[in-house]
Amino acid sequence: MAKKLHYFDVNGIAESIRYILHYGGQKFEDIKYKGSEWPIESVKNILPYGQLPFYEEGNKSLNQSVAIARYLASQTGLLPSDPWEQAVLDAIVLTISDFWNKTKPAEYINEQDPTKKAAIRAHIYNELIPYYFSRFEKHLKANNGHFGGKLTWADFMFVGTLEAVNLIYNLNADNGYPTIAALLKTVRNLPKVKEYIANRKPYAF
Ligand SMILES: N[C@@H](CCC(=O)N[C@@H](CS)C(=O)NCC(=O)O)C(=O)O
Repeated sequence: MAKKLHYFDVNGIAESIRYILHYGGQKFEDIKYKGSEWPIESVKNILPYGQLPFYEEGNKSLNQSVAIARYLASQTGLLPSDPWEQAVLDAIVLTISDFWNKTKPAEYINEQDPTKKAAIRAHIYNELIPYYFSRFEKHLKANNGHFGGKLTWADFMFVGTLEAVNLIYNLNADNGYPTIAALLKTVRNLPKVKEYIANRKPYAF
């Protein structure tokens, strides 16, 4: 069945989905829209809530990055079968989403005033990252370097988010968090993910 992922020509909240698809060796059409051309009315009109990412599989479709990633993880051996283990991972993925939403990427990218821009970045660097990353680090350390004790979709969700934050805010948020840095390396070095990264063009915001 034909698979299509629609998102912008950046990593953002869809890169974890791309990584999961590549990791699973799934053939898909990676449709990327230019932010500068958005909104594209013909695309907006097919999106149930007007936003990307949007995933199509045959005649079925799904919005919401977390729902898309979770579904694809279930097809790729990245979602445990035990309901409790699934719930623990859902909790961590929702916490990663909380962190991402608090970094306010769209507000930062659109902010033109350099003082206000610096203030948003300082808040992320000095408060949000230490708060969340010290806890993520502790969780990973206690679970064999993974959020669920072994490789799962939560690791992919975290790595995609970390890379987007590093790129948008020009940071190395993993600095000083060795278990997080090791997880980043592990996911980036997975067969097929590594190949995809080596062949993709650099993202810019
Ligand atoms: N919670 C949604 C958020 C979707 C979202 O904010 N998408 C943004 C890009 S990251 C978008 O489509 N922006 C363009 C618009 O709203 O017109 C998800 O995780 O999929």
